[in-house]
Amino acid sequence: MKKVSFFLVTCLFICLSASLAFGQLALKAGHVLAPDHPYQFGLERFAELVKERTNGQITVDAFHSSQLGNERELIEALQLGTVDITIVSTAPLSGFTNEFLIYDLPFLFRDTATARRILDSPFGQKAFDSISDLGLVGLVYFENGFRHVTNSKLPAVNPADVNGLKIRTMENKIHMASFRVLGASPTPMAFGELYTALQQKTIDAEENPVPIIYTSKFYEVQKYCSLTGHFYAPTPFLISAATWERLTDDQKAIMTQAAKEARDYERELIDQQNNDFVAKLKAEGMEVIEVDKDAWFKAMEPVYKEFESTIGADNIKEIQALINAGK
Ligand code: EAX
Repeated sequence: MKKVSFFLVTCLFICLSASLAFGQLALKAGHVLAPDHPYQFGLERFAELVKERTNGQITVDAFHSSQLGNERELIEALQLGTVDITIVSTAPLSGFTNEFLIYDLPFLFRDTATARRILDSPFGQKAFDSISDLGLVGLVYFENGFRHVTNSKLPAVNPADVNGLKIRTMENKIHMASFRVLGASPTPMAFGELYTALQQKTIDAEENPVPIIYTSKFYEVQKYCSLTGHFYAPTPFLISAATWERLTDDQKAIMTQAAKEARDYERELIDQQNNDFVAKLKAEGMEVIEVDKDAWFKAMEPVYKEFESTIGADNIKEIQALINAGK
């Protein structure tokens, strides 16, 4: 028996030293959404491409459902280098920098094509250029998408219908202000705590895109879904600067190209789920309500003035000009 275990230990040691000798990297990627959400499939596609193009030198394991922490903790873990990659909504990044806040303005984008065009342009790159001193490297923008209000109390058609509702928001001051101005009571909360809070009715409402409402089974604890589309949530694909610096230039180029291809794939899946999952929500008993988006925008519009100095009036003018240029 002793001979066998000595043999196994020796083999293990040889494999380990060989992998270190050849600079093999086993990277960890974390996110908070369900295993059947496009976040997971997009990261798995990224991992396949990177492993294939580095001949197995770099592997990436994607951990879903907040296994490696909530979004704020994941960003902190990248800064520490204890997690290598994360994909998060821009909203929680407001706890680290104001550079992404502009994307959290209500009804900034009105359609997906415009959002993607601007995020993939030099304007979208600006925010990535600003985070190197935070220990973060941004490669591309995956997509979370247009967010809708769900609640357990009433079919909310007009903005005034959310007056008095306790609504969970992401940890983001613009999101909170946008619902406060409607008379709702915003409660910032990590995504991992949300289902239980809805189930225990400590909150009445939340807001998320259709793919999340379905894949996180919010239809089990929310009766009404109002298709407000009030925020478009981009999803920066972030790598720890400590990890990035360990890569060769060739590996950085492979990772960047793989992230672009995985982004396009993830966005395709988001489009599919946005198209297919409204019917599934209805089949699960949710009442899905169409609303007058302009009325919701008018009601939330005061937050533009409130945050103009924080975001920069010129920045807002610049992105609105880019949006209108594409019309
Ligand atoms: O980024 O917290 C949320 O509602 C986000 O949609 C989620 O974390 C995905």
